[in-house]
Amino acid sequence: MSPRHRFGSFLVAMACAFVSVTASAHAILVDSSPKPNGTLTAGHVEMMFKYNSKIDQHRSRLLLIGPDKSEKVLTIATGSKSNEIDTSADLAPGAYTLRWQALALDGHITRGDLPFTVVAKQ
Ligand SMILES: [Cu+2]
Repeated sequence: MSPRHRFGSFLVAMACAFVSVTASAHAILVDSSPKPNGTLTAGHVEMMFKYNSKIDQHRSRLLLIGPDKSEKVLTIATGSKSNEIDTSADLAPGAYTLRWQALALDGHITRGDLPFTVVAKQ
């Protein structure tokens, strides 16, 4: 495994940052698989994005940007928990970015880029 781990490229842009609300219930990413800058093994990969609040899965979105910069919208699993976006994909080795967009029940959208690496099976 490459020792080159790069941190700090994890971005979160909050569309409601300047909006005054009674409670900030917009969705903040609290856990994920893969982790930011994490590593997965090539093949069929399960992915999970967990938020601090319930989200509207029908209007949330996962865009996978591949090693060749191709973009693919991933289908969100219907059985996902109410505060998670779950998906899966068949991934070859390379550098990927998962661009997520989550709509919280307060109507605010949050977005982020999560870079990760897929390595060949040993
Ligand atoms: Cu909000």
